[in-house]
Amino acid sequence: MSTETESTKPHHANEAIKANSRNLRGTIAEGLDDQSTGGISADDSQLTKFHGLYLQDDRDVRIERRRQKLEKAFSFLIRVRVSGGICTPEQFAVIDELADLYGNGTIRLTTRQAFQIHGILKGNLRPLVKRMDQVLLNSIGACGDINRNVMCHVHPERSSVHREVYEVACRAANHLLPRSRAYHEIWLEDELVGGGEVEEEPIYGQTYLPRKFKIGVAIPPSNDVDVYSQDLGLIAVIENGILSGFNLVVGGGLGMSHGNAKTYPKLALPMGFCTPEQVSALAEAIVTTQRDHGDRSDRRHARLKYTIEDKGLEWFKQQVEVRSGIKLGEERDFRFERIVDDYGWTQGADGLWSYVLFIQSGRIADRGDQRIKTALREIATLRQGDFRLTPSQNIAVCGIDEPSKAAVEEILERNGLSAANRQTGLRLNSMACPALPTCGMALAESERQLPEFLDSLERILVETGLQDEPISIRSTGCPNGCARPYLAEIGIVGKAPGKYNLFLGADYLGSRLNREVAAAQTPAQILERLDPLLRQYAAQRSDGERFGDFCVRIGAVT
Ligand code: SRM
Ligand code: SF4
Repeated sequence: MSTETESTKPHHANEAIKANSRNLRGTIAEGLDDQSTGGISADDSQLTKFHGLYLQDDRDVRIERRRQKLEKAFSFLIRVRVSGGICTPEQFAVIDELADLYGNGTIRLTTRQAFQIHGILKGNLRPLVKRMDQVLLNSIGACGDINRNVMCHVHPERSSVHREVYEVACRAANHLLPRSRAYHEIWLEDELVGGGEVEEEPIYGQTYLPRKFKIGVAIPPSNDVDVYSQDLGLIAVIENGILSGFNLVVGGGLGMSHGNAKTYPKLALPMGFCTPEQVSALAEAIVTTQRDHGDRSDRRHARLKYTIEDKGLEWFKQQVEVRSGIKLGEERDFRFERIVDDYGWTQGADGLWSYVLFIQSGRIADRGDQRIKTALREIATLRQGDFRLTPSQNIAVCGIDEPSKAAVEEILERNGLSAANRQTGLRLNSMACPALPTCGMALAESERQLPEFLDSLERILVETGLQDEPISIRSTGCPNGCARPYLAEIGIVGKAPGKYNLFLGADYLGSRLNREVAAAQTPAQILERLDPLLRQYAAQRSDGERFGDFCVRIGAVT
């Protein structure tokens, strides 16, 4: 598509909402005071996303409320920004407190290392945001047409290189924050800045980006951040134990729509190499190129991946080099060897311990004998080290000294979690998005359905001796791709209630997309299809061959 065609098309309605919003203010403050509804206006609900807040309704009761002619059961979801996924025990304790006080009593760890609290009533939003602010947490820019939470490997203590990379990630995140004080005015009720005059947004301008923008930073050999799914991926290049810089990959993105071939998941493409000091300037140049050339008429075609596809990588690279004044170098060598979190205890060079706990689908809740929420709350009271949210929806408690290590073990044991990490390789490599009942876009169950589906698959794994084999499986309730299902060896994508499309054949390390092999299948039909494949894999795989590669080799994916 040419620029001319794009520019003559009318802009999407969201563009006018942003342009008229006085830098993200709209009438949100007035809407909060309107007690006649639990919701806010449609325009404002687009703007609150930039403040990390989504208007949702409980879909489990939607039909019944409609029958009773009642308003939808509105509530809000807050996504709390945690750059690089690291927070203090005090901050975790506040999230935990707020989930109980104002949310649905659970905490959701997201696939981008953020916290989510669901089920917040409109009247509770300000008290919640104010309490978060007391411990320096906020949700600015956690959603919306803006740079989102920057993902990064969660172990800065592992080496000086890890620390340096983490700092680069945080610097880039801060550099790309919006300058608008709207968040402070609306939620914290700060004084109006300069009498309420609209501030400059030097990077974003008055209409922000055409669409969301995502950055992830990987430190090989780990590709835990799924670097090829990012709009901008940075791959650390370490030479002789020193961080030389980063390979840049651009234009990754996973969202697609069923039945619309113009939308598709896409891996980020290599664009060159830069030094650590150049990252923020390059990120800004990439963002402003997308700001100026992204498609503002069709939100389904507005991500950076389509801009690059339409205009070409060479054109894009040139734009970025001119805007930043930086000439990119040649891509350097690197190798990914793992993607999964390092579950359990590991000791850092400083002698302190880290413990990564498997959390099914990132849901922190007390369920039966497994009291994850209680356990983490108790660990937070030790006030040791920090909490780290991993890109795979798990949590790590880090910086634990020897005496406290025993205390953590005792807490885990007492709350039924001593065996939490002793799961099949499949479950330890699983992810699911929230889908129903909170997500307005869900076509099918995901988080609530996956555990049962895994139980069935695990029976086959045990029979075939594959129980410890790491096989990645990711499920979503719609094709938007929030649990990055197109990068899993087994991807399950909601199509309609109880029906899923099955995708196979991605590589385990997140560098090859899978392909759809069956549409609109029930979980039982998917199981029927996977059963012989897994048995064949157990019997015929070659040494070290991964399930995704095996599926491709035997032609299960065409
Ligand atoms: Fe997502 C929209 C949840 C990561 C692609 N995503 C949504 C919304 C906000 C639904 C909505 O717009 O009304 C979901 C809220 C559900 C709920 O009740 O919590 C939602 N997305 C999530 C989270 C919580 C899923 C999870 O299991 O953790 C993740 C939050 C990440 C964060 O902390 O910022 C989440 N979303 C992703 C990812 C994965 C990633 O970024 O690594 C993707 C695919 C990568 C990408 O962006 O290409 C993703 N979400 C989408 C899309 C499709 C975007 C597109 O380009 O087409 C939508 C729909 C949209 O934007 O219109 C969406
Ligand atoms: Fe909702 Fe779809 Fe994202 Fe799942 S993948 S959280 S159903 S938008």
